[in-house]
Order: sequence, then C-alpha cells, then structure tokens
Amino acid sequence: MNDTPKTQDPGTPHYKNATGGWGSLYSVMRQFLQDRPTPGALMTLARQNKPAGHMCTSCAWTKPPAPHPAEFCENGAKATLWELTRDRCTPEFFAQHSVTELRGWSDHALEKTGRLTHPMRYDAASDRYVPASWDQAFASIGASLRALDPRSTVFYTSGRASLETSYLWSLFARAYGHNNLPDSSNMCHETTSVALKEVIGVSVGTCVWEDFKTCDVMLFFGQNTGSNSPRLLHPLQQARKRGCKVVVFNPVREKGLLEFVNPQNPAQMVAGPSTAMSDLYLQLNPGGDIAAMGGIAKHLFALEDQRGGVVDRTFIEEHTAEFSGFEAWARALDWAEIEAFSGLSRQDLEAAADICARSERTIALYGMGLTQHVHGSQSIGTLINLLLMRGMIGREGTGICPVRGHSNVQGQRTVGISEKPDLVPLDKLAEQFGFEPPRDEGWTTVSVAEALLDGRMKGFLSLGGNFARAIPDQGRLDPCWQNLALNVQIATKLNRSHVLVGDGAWLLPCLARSEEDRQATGRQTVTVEDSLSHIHGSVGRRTPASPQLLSEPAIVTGLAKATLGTANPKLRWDAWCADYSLIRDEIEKTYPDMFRRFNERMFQAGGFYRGNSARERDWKTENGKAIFTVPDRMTALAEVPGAGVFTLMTLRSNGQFNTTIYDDNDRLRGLKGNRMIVLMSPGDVTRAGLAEGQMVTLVSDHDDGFERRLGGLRIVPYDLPSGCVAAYYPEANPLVPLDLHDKASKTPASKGVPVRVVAD
Ligand SMILES: Nc1nc2c(c(=O)[nH]1)N[C@H]1C(S)=C(S)[C@@H](COP(=O)(O)OP(=O)(O)OC[C@H]3O[C@@H](n4cnc5c(=O)[nH]c(N)nc54)[C@H](O)[C@@H]3O)O[C@H]1N2
Ligand SMILES: Nc1nc2c(c(=O)[nH]1)N[C@H]1C(S)=C(S)[C@@H](COP(=O)(O)OP(=O)(O)OC[C@H]3O[C@@H](n4cnc5c(=O)[nH]c(N)nc54)[C@H](O)[C@@H]3O)O[C@H]1N2
Ligand SMILES: [Mo]
Repeated sequence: MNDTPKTQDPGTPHYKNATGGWGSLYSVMRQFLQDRPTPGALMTLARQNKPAGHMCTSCAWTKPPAPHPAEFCENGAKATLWELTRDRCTPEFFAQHSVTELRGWSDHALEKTGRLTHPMRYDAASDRYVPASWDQAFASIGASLRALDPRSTVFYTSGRASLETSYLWSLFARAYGHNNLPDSSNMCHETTSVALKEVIGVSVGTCVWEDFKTCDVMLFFGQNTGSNSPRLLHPLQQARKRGCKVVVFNPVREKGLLEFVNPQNPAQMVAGPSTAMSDLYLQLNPGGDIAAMGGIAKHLFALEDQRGGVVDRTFIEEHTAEFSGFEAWARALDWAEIEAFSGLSRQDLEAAADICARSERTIALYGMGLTQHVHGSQSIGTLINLLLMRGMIGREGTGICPVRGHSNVQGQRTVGISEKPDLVPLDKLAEQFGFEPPRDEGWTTVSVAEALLDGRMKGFLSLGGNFARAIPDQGRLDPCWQNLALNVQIATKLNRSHVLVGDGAWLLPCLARSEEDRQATGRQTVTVEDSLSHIHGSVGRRTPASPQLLSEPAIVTGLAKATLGTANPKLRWDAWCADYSLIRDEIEKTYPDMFRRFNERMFQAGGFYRGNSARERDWKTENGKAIFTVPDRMTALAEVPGAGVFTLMTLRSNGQFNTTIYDDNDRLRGLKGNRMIVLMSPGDVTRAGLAEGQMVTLVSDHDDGFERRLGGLRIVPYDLPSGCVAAYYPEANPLVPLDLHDKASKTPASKGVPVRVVAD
C-alpha cells in the first residue's frame, strides 16, 4: 500500500502539442521515409477501413458506416506503411547471418529487414535458415505433427488473422486432437472475456456506434486512446462538442484524453483551438481502480440517501442478482482506505460520482490498465456494478466498452479459437465435420509457458505474432525454445520468436491483409470483427511482397492436409482454399444466429452486427440475471508491502505496435530517442537518492526463488503518482513473473509488477 493521497510532482516534461494535429502528420511522413513503401501505398491508405478496401491491421476500433474520406489514423497509416515496405528479408539475408547472431539484434532491427519472401527451414548444422519449397515444408511439418502426441502441441494465434483463417486453424487443431489454442487475447482482454461472461453473460462489450452519439458521460479506465485506438478520438471529440462529460482514470496523463486536434479537420489544423477531451483526469495509483470505483459507489449511495433517484431500483429488481452484497460492501468502505489505495482524494472521487449521478446515459470504456492486474477480473466486475446500479446497460447510449487490441482478436474467439472447450459448440462441429473433437481443457498462454519450462510442450505452431517476446518471464523462458521438436512460425516479418528456435523450426511467410489474395476461383476476400461486434469484409489489392508468399488460409489448409490426409470428405481443405466463401458458409452453419447470410452481408457499410444478448437485457448467466459482485481486495498493491517496492507498469509507446517497434520515440508523452528508460515521479527520484539520467537496474520483488533483473535503464522524472514506475513493453517483460496473473483468466499482471530500483 502506498502512503496517503498523492499530489502530483509539478514541472515534469510533457509533449506540448495536442494529440493529432501536425505532429501526427509529421510522424506519418517520417515513417513513410523510413519504410520507403512500394508505389501506390497512399492509394491503399485511402481505401483503408472502407467497404471496398482492406481493414486496417492496427487496432480493432470500429469502422463507421459513413467513413471519413481518410478513415485511418497516424498509427493505422504506420502499420500499413510498415507492411508495404520495399525492404525484403530474403534467403540471401539468412545466408549471411546466423540465427545466433540475429538473437543479438534489436526488435526494431529484426523487423526492419523487411518482408519475408521464402519458406525457410532452420538448419542446426550451419545455424542458419535455409530455403525450402512449400511442398517440403508441408510434408515435413505434417510428418512431425503425426509423430507427436497432439496434446503436447500448441497452435497459438495473434489477433490479426481473419475469421476465415481462424475458423480453419481451430478446426485443424481439433481434428488433429487438442484444444491448445491460446491467443494473444490471453495476455490482453481475456480478463474481459471471463469477467463479463460471468456477470452479464456475454464475453464482449455491449456498445455500438450509435451509443457514442447519445451518451452523456464516458468513463475511461486505463486505455491510451491517443496512441492505441486514435480513430476513437473522433467520436469522442464529437461527443465532447455536444456536451458529453468525460472522466479519465489513469496514472499517466495521456495526451489523447487531454486534448486533440483532428488532423482531418483543415479548419482546426490551421486555426485550432484543440478540443479538451476530459472534464476530470484522475491520476490514480496503478491497481487502484477498485478503490476508486468503490469510492464512487459509496458516494452514489450517499446521494441516493440524500435525494433519491440515483439508484435504479426497478432495473435492479427486474434484472439483477446479489445487489445487497455489493451495496453493503460499498457503504462500509472507509474513505481513508479508499484514498490510500486509489491514490485519489475523496473530493475528486465525489466529483466523479456527481457526474455519474447526473448522467442519464453512461458508457464505461477500458483497456489494459484494468485487464493486466492480478485482480483484473474483479475490477471489471466492479465497473459493471457501477453501471448496473444505475441501469446503464441495455439502453441506447449506455454500456460497457472494452477497447480491444488486435484488429480481429475479438472475432477469433467468436469463431472457435479458444482453449476453453465450453465456449465452443463442439457437438455442432462433431456433426458438421464427422469427427469427435477433444473435450478436455486446453492451455492458456500461461500454461503454455509452464509447459515450455517443464518440457511437456513438444511442438509450437504460431499463426502470426511474437509469442516468445510478448509473454512474461523471458529471461527464464528464452533458452527453452531450442528444446522443441517442432516450431512453425507463420509470419510477415522477422521477429525474436523466429530466432529463439532450435532443430525442427520453420519460417513460413504469408500475405499481408492489404495484399491481393488469388486462389483457384479468383480474388479472395476475408472478414474481421471489430471492438463493437461488427463484421467487415476486407479486400487486399496490393501486389504481394514476393511471388513465393501464400495466404494464411492456404498455409493452414496445406498444413492440415499434410497432417490429417484426405480420408475425411467433410474436411474440404482444397475446396476451402480455392474459395473462401465456402469457409464462410461453414462458419454460418456452426454459428447460424451470429452469421446469418454471412456472404451476402459482409460488405454492408459499417459492418453487420452479430448481436449481443446483454444489450437486449437477456442475461445468459448462471441465474439468468446480471450479477453484482463483491471484490475481495482493494488493490494488487496489498500484496507488495514493504518500503522501496514500486509498482511497475509496462507500457506501449506511440512508436510501436506491440512488439513491432517503429522507432524509439513516444511523441505523445514527450519522450524521444530511447526505450530503455524508467519513468518515475520526481519526488520518488529524490527520495530514493537517485538523479535524472542515472542508470539503474529494476529487480523484480517476487519471491519464488528466481531472480528477475533488467539493467541499463535510464531514470526519467515524469508526472506519475509516487510509488509506481513505468517502463516499456516488451523490453521490460523479463521482469513480469509468470505466476503473477489475474486469477480468473490467467492474464499476466503486466501493469502491476512489484520491483525495486537499484542504482547501477
Ligand atoms: N499504436 C498502437 N496501437 C495499438 C497497440 C500498439 O502497441 N500500438 N496495441 C494494440 C493492442 S494488442 C492492445 S491490447 C491495445 C492496448 O491499448 P491500451 O489498452 O491503451 O494499453 P496500454 O498502452 O498497455 O496501456 C493502457 C493504459 O493504462 C494505463 N494504466 C496502467 N496501469 C493502470 C491501472 O492500474 N489503472 C488504470 N486505470 N490505468 C492504468 C496506462 O497509463 C496506459 O495509459 O492497443 C492496440 N492498439
Ligand atoms: N509486459 C507486457 N507484455 C504484454 C503486453 C503489455 O502491455 N505488457 N501486452 C500484451 C498484449 S495486449 C498482446 S495483444 C500481446 C501481443 O502479442 P502478439 O500478438 O503475439 O505480438 P505482436 O507484436 O502483435 O506480433 C507481431 C508480429 O506479427 C507478425 N505479423 C504481422 N502481421 C501479420 C499478418 O498479417 N499475418 C501473420 N501471420 N503475421 C503477421 C509479424 O511477424 C510481427 O513481427 O502482447 C502482450 N504482452
Ligand atoms: Mo492486446
């Protein structure tokens, strides 16, 4: 626990300009010069996120029905330009550099080599990747898989692969014989999927686009909109203009939720002024969200006692269960404790509660600041309590809005990528495809890492992503990758997961989403689902980076056929690969309610809505009601008592997309040129006897007999609550202990790592 409420240390550096604006345009231009994209890249950008174009591979924010002429943001443009680079990572490159040498390269340098061009096999004798044909790759991987126990293998997915690819991937896994289908979601919004399912009966948010036009309050918990979902700034700006109140809870003063100049509004670009994006910006302690929400609830009950009309009793009686437990908990909270744990003053929390009490339509949005804590699912449960007590779910302009990360991460779960067999219609699959799917629970990301450590995992197939770099505890896990019998990486660009390999490794290059995908029946299209549960068709038109590339569906069907053979006529790998509309027909058969007339509706403007029972106030929970919950703790920090222990948040910069590092700048936080830094409040820097610019080592304060350290970090005084520090993901991942995760969902606690700061 930290000492009593914090006042902010003044005078720390900040980015002077608003989010968006000219800074955003300059940043895209710098990226353009760095990537030297192939000709026509700007035309491709103009089609991004529009019905006849491709859906951006950056974030999952919704694509509105009436898109702006340029419906992309700074970071969406960067992601596309990064994909369309002229640079190529060829067999000649691999002949020149051993894999051991490449392990010493930075994340940026590895990806900067450009698009992968050929299927490659790792040759242990020469310690190099050597070229192979696709036929050799499929035959060899198929033979290896047949020799392994399916339950000792893992099929990982990063949240980018389309609905079509994801459906085939999970079908392949189950026909082969396992449910080991972890997804990047296991490190991200799995907390959401587990927590929301339990309390409101759906695993996704309830908001749709229209809600953003009529809400009168938005509560933002731990989501860095300006960097990570910049297109959400547009509806937010519109909402501000019509008087919608915005309250932000975030330990860091993130620019995007402070002020914004719309780079697509010429008048505002030239003459300003910027739009103030929030009414209250509350810099709480990391992990202090439950305490803050508890304070708000407590004051709402006090207001109800004073004047009534705050608590929606009719809704509560008709639609919810367990309200009395929550009410008793909130009323009994002690303000001194609320202030100590949240790091916020009673006055500020009462002001936030006053805004909530006056609201007729409230939306709550959140990101990794809530999900990546040991008590993440309880924070989400508590946030739902706040909405339910005021009847703020299932009406226009209200609801819960988890802001998802990868562009199809939500959709992958929708079509069967899940290690939890209960979430998948296995009986349906059995009937549709004539095989008996495995029924036992598969491995989450954390279980995979455990199985890697103790040798139970023998084979790992990765559909995109950079698993080895994204997971916790890298120092411990890195050497284990060389022990696998099989490691198959389907990717667009080279990354660390590809160079931590041993014998039996393959690198299979695929088309990017903006590239044209031609199969036997002509040009193919794919689909993705956004954060608001809308499904969009996506058409790639660019010439592929290399003629050797295969599409993801072609690779998955190739692998499946080579592994399973052709004995089951219902598994029509060749036909599906030739015509993706047949895959969509299968998806529709498995999920008829959500994907009705799938092929017909996929290009509907704004996407088609797959529906959401909680939005209709139909609660598919254990007792048929929306359920109030009582958290069993106020903060994760209670687990790390003792002087000198700081809570480490691992953060994204504005110059990265996850483990893809575009550059070393974090423009919106006013930080430049170095990612090996640790942010710390000026008061804490002084109190710890340190100085600006000093080099330090972070040592994880987690007592399990394994020492986790990260040295070579430079101290940067920054406007943070005292008691916490921040460093960048993925550089800081060796400090995140594998067993420090949300208890319900096993999402790693990447925003709540206890560390000590030691001078180098
Ligand atoms: N440009 C770009 N876009 C991206 C990504 C990217 O890397 N770059 N990644 C994509 C992915 S996969 C995801 S999941 C999303 C991630 O997008 P976000 O959900 O925004 O994730 P983070 O950047 O990790 O940080 C979240 C915010 O939480 C705050 N925070 C930290 N701890 C706490 C806490 O305890 N409480 C509260 N209330 N706040 C806290 C941090 O200060 C930060 O502002 O973005 C997606 N979009
Ligand atoms: N400490 C800490 N750890 C974290 C987080 C954190 O906040 N802090 N965030 C977590 C979160 S939210 C997430 S989502 C995970 C991200 O984990 P991942 O999704 O596994 O990682 P990415 O960095 O998104 O993967 C980048 C790689 O994907 C490949 N790629 C790009 N486009 C394509 C494509 O179209 N097809 C294919 N096949 N491959 C492609 C490229 O080779 C690129 O190098 O990290 C998690 N880890
Ligand atoms: Mo994510």
